[in-house]
Amino acid sequence: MPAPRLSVVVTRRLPEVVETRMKELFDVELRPDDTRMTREELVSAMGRADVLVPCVTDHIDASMLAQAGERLKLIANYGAGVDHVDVTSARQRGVLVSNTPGVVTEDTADMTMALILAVTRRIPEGLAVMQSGEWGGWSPTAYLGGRIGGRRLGILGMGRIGQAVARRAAAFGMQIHYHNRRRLRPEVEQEFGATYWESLDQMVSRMDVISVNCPHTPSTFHLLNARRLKMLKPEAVVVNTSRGEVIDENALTRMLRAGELAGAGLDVFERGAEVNPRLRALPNVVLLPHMGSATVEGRVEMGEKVIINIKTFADGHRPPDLVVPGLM
Ligand code: 8YV
Repeated sequence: MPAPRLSVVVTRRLPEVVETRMKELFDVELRPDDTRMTREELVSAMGRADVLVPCVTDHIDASMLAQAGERLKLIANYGAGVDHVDVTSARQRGVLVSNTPGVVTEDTADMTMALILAVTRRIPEGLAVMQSGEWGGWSPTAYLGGRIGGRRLGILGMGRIGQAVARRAAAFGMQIHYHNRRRLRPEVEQEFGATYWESLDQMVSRMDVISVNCPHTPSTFHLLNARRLKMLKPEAVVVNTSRGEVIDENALTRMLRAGELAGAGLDVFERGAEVNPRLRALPNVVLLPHMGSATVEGRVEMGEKVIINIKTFADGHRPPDLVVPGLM
């Protein structure tokens, strides 16, 4: 007799092709509409599933895991970042956590470059005047931005995404600098002509553009706090396609409003969808609704990774993208 199929609960609507494949492989419960599950719904889902497929909008803490009972065996996250899941508590309860690294890298790096260009070249201001119908024609001094070639880019977090940003930015003629827990191998540094800064304080005070590309962990929370933000040059631009919690958003907003920074490009926010309203009013700030990895191709590949992790686990093996607490 074949082994019973794993029961899988998915918390949000996923691309159709992913949902169809899941239905073929698992005893899957899909979400009828794309609304977030409440805390109670998440606990209940974890109580009746062998595998939960959550994403960035589902916060799963220790007390929810404790209430969920013994059935849950795997949290196969749809996304690379797992800061919304208490991975340590999950592991203590014998629940594995996997994620989808790699497949969001290139798209997120593309969006980082888009934000750098949008802020420094004032693209939203140009778009706004065109859409208003009020453009009066070309002028030698209108909409002057800055040239990104030759500028110093400081990448905070030089993992897969940080390196993909470095590769692109180097092709645009930017000078690559980075801060990371570990220094990269010399041949990787050479590929980007990258300069390593052991001291984040020293790096930030010398950069023209700062790009946040590290995950959110207890040690990266508010890495760009008010004290460090004050070290930035007033001409500097900050972009973030990683997690909002890495920057003290209120401190950043205050500085932008006071003209102490040239601009910011933000795809992620400290309190999720509750964006500081004062940020929205600033012309030198480009805000995006967490769409760094939002490509059709990327979303399908994320789903494929989730399926591979569940299938490998169902076959009695360690999921290939197992998240190990402490190595995040
Ligand atoms: C995803 C992300 O859209 O992968 C991540 O960590 O931040 C995004 O690219 C999101 O996490 C999906 O859950």
